[in-house]
Amino acid sequence: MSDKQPLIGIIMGSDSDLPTMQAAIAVCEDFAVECEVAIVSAHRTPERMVEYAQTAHTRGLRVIIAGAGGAAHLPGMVASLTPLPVIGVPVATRHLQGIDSLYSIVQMPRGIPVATVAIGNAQNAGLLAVQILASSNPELLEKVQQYRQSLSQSVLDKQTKLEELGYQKYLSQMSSSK
Ligand code: RP5
Repeated sequence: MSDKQPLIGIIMGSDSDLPTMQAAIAVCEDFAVECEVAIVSAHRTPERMVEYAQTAHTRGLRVIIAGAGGAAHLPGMVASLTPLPVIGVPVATRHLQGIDSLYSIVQMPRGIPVATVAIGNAQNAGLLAVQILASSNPELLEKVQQYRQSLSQSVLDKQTKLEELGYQKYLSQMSSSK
């Protein structure tokens, strides 16, 4: 993915969503996939949301990740305005811990899907977006396979360490590294 054309659009309803959404940006950086990042509020900038969503595919984007909290209408409304796949990230809220965001995003009507990840899990949104692109890009697909292998290896490494240290030392090392 050498050219600078963004392929993944990462949008969020507010800058207060950025600490959550940064994990999706980090995934794009790790896989060297160009992304664009924007604050697009369904409620505070509805015209901007319509413009963004309707032009996304004409600007070369292939997937949109949309994070929102509370009355989280951004992913669903953007999905209704674009032919691109949309991945929703429910952002955790102070009063309802993101259950409100999750229900707002996941309960889409038939015909307008939004792929929804776990509350706060923007990393998975980034990975899913990369995998969507990888399905038609062998080089990126190989990187996804390598990432999966590194995940498996990290679990095996933990098992080796657990056997070496025993659970009590393992736990104390875990708490001291926090
Ligand atoms: C939503 O309202 C945003 O996605 C954000 O999660 C939430 C709170 O926004 P702020 O009041 O912090 O700007 O639209």
